[in-house]
Amino acid sequence: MTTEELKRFEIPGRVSIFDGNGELPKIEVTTDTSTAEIYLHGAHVADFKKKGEPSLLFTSQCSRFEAGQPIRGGVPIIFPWFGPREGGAAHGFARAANWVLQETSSIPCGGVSLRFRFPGSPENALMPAFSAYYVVTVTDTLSLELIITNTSPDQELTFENCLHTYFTVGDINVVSIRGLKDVTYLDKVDGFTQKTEQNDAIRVTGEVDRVYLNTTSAAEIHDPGLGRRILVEKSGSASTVVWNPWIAKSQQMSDFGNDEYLRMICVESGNVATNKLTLAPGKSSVLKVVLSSSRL
Ligand code: TA6
Repeated sequence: MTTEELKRFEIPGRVSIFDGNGELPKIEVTTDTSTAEIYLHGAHVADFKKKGEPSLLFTSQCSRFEAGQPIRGGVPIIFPWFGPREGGAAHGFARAANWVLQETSSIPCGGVSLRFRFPGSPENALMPAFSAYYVVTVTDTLSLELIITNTSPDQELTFENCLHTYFTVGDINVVSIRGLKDVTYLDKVDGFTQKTEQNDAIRVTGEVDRVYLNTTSAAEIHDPGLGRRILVEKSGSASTVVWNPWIAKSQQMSDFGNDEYLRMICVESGNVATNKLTLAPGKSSVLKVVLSSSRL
């Protein structure tokens, strides 16, 4: 749909739609307590901020905003696979697809809810039939729900999913991530070696790329730099991924600033690796994440 065709979803004072970066259609949401920006491209939440606070989400100043390329930051929707795939796009094809806006609505407490539908793409022709919907609810928190249904009459649907969220922090050198002590993880910077988290408070002193498995717990980002705590609550998720590219990886990414690693951390919620999901015909999975913040 063109930006003009999308105008019918606008809600005065709450939802406006216009050409954003790269002239991609962008939805701007204003609630009583917060604002958010969502691109139809990837149904990508690119920003969320509570009034009077720095953005909760991080989007790179060098991000691409173009067809076929993922936006670097915010909340990329990772589906139907996580990581690289021979002959396919890294992290699956959902995050670079043009999702269809189905509905926008004002909700009590001055919030806004938006619903998107995955349009289908050539890449999914080789998979069993499925539907994918995404519900974004903006209040003083940000709620994200990815609903996948196996619509095949007779085939199982196996997939990975993840909401690959980039968070803004004041200074990565004094940030800690909590809630993962004693959890088993795959350490991707050490040959995917399986380890167990020893720390209550995980600190970042180099590239961190860890897939924590079989954990349904909330994670917390303590950010003394910005004087805030970010809570990442989740349901329908058995995996949490923690990633900071640090110096060398930052320099290798053309859509990411060399020093931006200092001001971001990814804490991602989904079902990855051995936590991948298999749905019987007619069954659905709901991956839900609720992001909130409070003063430290
Ligand atoms: O979630 C961490 C990770 O899998 C890293 O290995 C790194 O590749 C990151 O995702 C970003 O991937 P992308 O395809 O968006 O560059």
